[in-house]
Amino acid sequence: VAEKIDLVERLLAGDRRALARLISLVENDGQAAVRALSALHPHGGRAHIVGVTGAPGTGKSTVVNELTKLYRAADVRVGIIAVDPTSPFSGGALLGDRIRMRDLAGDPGVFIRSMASRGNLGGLARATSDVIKVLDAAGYPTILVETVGAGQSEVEIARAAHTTLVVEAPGLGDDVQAIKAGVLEIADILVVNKADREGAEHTRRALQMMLDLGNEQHVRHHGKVMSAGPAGRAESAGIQWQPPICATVAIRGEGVPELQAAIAQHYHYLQESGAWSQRERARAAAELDHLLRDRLVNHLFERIGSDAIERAIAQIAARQLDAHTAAAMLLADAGLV
Ligand SMILES: Nc1nc2c(ncn2[C@@H]2O[C@H](COP(=O)(O)OP(=O)(O)OP(=O)(O)O)[C@@H](O)[C@H]2O)c(=O)[nH]1
Ligand SMILES: [Mg+2]
Repeated sequence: VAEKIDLVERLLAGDRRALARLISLVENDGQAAVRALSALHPHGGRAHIVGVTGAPGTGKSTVVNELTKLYRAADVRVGIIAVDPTSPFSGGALLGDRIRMRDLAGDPGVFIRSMASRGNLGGLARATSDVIKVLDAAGYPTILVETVGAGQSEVEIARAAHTTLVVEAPGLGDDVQAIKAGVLEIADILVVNKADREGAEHTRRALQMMLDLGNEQHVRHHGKVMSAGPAGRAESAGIQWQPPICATVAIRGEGVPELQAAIAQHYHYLQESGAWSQRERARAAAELDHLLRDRLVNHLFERIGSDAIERAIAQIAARQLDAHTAAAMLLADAGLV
């Protein structure tokens, strides 16, 4: 236990090895992770968490790489988490990421961590959010989270981000699939990467059309939509952020300064509209709700007792009792209703 506390102190003092150790610790879950996260909690809440998501091969890692170079040029430290929900191994694509990001390696102001699925998506989303908490407490002002995958995995992991970039590229034929997967709904900023390729303008126009369509519906249901910009008390006034579309040629760094500016603009929008604190509250509520439910269920199952449950299962299977009656009886016997 003393060693764990020591680790947290070393992390707060800027020790990189303590950071790596703590990240492994929280990834492995368990009681030690709970204690470490609780010691870190008062030190978090400052980082701007930026999710970068999109279909495989659209250029997410290249975008992350170029953004990181710009942050580093301004002396801003960057934490990078590359999440691959489709891979049970940390090989393949993740190794590719590491190679692509090698110009960042060796810079003590950059910390890169790859994470792959170890079974269920829920577990990966939790582990990702815990690793974010460690990097946040370690004082990284910007944390970039790259997620590959389609649909639900993107949405799950985007919940942890303040600002979500959805990266598209021309010629993938996924313009329509993007809406289906609800990916557009999570986008704060749309990136049309590979703008050097044919069809980039078509992709941009298709996205713009979908955004306009979404706005029309929004106006019908909720009133006025204002364009992005130095938003006043936008969110609380029922005014929404309008996702900009940024065209980039990430391999040449083109359009990336504009993208970085859009990210900063979204950050200011979140702060000034009150959306940032609303989100922190919503996240706290969801986390507490989840933990309470987990603990309550375990607690109540213990009160019912596994023996009683086993007996009921046998009776249901033998058609001596139906499941509804059994459930009611178990609760009554345990004094729970
Ligand atoms: N022509 C062109 N190619 C690009 C551009 N950006 C990235 N690429 C190339 O596209 C390929 C995929 O880029 P990545 O950055 O690995 O894409 P990714 O979305 O991270 O890929 P996964 O993590 O595997 O889903 C690489 O060969 C890049 O060099 C661009 O702006 N233009
Ligand atoms: Mg990648």
